[in-house]
Amino acid sequence: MASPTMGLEAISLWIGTVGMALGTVYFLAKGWSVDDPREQEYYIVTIFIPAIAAVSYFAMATGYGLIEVDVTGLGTLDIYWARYADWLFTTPLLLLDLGLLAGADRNTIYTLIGLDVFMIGTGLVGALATEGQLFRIVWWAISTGALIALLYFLLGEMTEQASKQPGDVGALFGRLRNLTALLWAIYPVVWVLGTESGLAIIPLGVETAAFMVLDLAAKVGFGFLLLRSRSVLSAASGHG
Ligand code: RET
Repeated sequence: MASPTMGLEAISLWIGTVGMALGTVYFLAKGWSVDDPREQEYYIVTIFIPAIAAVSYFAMATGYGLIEVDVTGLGTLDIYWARYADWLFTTPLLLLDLGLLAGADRNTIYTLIGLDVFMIGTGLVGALATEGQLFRIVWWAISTGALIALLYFLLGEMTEQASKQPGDVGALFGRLRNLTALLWAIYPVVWVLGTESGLAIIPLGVETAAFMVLDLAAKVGFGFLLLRSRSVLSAASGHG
């Protein structure tokens, strides 16, 4: 049965589990006393993000979230499918937070979330594809295309809508948007240089550690920056 090999891989998955759990508890404790419904909305969205990741990391750390995929020409790869289950739900929630903050209209939010689900879905197919390295990399390219389109709308349309928000809200949006654009762009690089593509320039332990650091920054770091600005959250109304 597949299970994480001891060492950097297992340690990273346990740090991820504990880090996400602590993030969840922290956001929950901080949100408990919030009674402005508009502000509560951010807490509801933001608490689920590390909560989903915590169970996904727990599944990976205990070996459930891992399968072996036999790929023609590459042999057997260890694939953490649980990552994709996590990302499928948490990345739309991160975009929803950004959309609420930007006061973005529904069409913009749906466009971004649609591209995002497409990106994670095609990334998962690439991770599970058995037909050979070339096919896996083609799926990676399709997924990366969706990411590029997503970033185009995030930096274009959504930013344009955010610029109509009051000053502090716009500034907070700008910080979180930059953090998101930067961190999200690193994921496909880790994937293609790592074991999933079969290139394995980055070994599985280092890859697991890299995804853990990225995930903690993109979820807990993001949530921390967002939720600490209480006054900004209540000023950011008028979405939808
Ligand atoms: C995959 C597959 C290969 C191509 C691309 C990918 C993008 C993944 C991204 C994930 C973001 C995850 C976050 C998690 C939460 O913390 C799926 C690796 C483009 C952008 C932000």
